[in-house]
Amino acid sequence: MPSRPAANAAALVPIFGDQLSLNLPSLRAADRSLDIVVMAEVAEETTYVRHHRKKIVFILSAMRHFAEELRIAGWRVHYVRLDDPENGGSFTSEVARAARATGARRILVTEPGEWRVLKMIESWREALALPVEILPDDRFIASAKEFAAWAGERKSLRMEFFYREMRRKTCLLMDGDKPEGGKWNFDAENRKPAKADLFIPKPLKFSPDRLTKDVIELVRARFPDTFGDLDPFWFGVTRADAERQLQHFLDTGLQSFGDFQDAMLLEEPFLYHSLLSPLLNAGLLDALDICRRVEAAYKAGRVPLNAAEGFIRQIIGWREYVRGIYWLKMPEYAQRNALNHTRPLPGFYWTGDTEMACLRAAIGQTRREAYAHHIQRLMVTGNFALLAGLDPHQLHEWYLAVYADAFEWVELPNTIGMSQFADGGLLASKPYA
Ligand code: FAD
Ligand code: DLZ
Repeated sequence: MPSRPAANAAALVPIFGDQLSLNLPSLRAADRSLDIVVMAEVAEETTYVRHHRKKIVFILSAMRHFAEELRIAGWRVHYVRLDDPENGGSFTSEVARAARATGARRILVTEPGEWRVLKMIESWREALALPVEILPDDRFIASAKEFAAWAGERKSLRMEFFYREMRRKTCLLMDGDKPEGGKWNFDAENRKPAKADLFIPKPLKFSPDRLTKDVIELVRARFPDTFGDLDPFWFGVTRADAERQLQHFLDTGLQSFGDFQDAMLLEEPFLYHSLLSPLLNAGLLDALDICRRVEAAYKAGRVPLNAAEGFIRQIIGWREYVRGIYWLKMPEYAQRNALNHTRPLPGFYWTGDTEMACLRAAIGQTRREAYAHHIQRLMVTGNFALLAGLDPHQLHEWYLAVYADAFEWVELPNTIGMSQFADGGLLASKPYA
């Protein structure tokens, strides 16, 4: 190892495609007059599963917009595009190249969302012969350490009890030390069937700007045969878009979110769902801020308690809980197959070409939108896989590929645990089939 660089030696600050937050710990710790942010579009990340083309456009366009935001805020950004002829194709090659180009002598990074990438970063100490400081990602409500302490020696890790801890910790929907409305969970009120004559709000759609159009053409040229329609592309890709999406949901969808949370209706891909997951997971929204605004809508009398509680539970309950399981149990969790299911994933998961109507609808929509709501994922594509005995690992790679919000820390426990019971009941109390 080289001698330790001076504390004021310039640092490289790598930022990955799901770390697009201005308050990222590594940005807070860095010095914008000295340190250099590195962002890289790399072949390894765009191909480690067969990502939906809209997912690739979303991430790369959001990265390019975020780099602009950082530059405007006074940061020096070393940005590598996918079609840069010198691009070596991996985070490691691009951080090494940036270190050579800038003379930076240390690396300051926020812990990544995936175990695979964490191992890669840890290898940089030796591979790049530079000191690497990895900061905990505090954009979550519970740290991995806190979750491990909660899990302790418990035999079963039920979300409901963890969720209550998170309600106490955040004081969301609390009346002193009691839950607002006298109950922790209003799920029993959240199972109304949707009827075709319901008024369902339309999602907010954003027109691609020049940056996004460039990325669409890059992805069209580079991934001509990959899964998923490219057009029309209407996702939000900036913090301002994300804010508008959130406000639109608060104004139109939240009111009925609880009632129809578990509903499915043909030709209605979005119902009262928020469509916030890609924006939130990429870092363009903050989980606690969303929940506080949902709580404020309830307190102002604009939405009922079952809607506010149901929504907040998804974020401070399920979302935090699956992340806790991921970091507690990786890497062995990814290999679990408690029911010994080995049937290969049928081709129709990629084509939608099947006579089974619900699967055809859910997969067709997935191809078009890179989105399916929770019940389609759990009860249609997930439950079929469980009944048919599909290999959970192949299914995991499918879910990780086809949804714009899919990152392994959140996708894997939902697939292996909640949907397939492949973890033998660590996460779910019983199989859904
Ligand atoms: P809404 O219905 O509006 O819910 C609000 C928010 O709650 C979501 O944006 C999300 O952040 C959070 N949330 C809700 N349910 C869950 C859950 N079970 N786990 C974690 N967060 C949750 N979610 C992902 O973000 N990425 C994934 O890769 C992913 N893969 C999944 C795979 C399977 C097999 C299943 C059953 C579920 C998966 N989910 C995943 C959870 C859930 O389906 C999506 O979060 C949700 O459909 C996103 O759409 P929305 O933003 O409109 O959600
Ligand atoms: C999903 C994705 C894709 C498709 N491409 C990139 C990329 O080119 N550069 C990047 O920084 N991130 C990308 N991502 C998101 C990463 O896969 C994700 O940030 C890490 O896996 C999290 O550990």
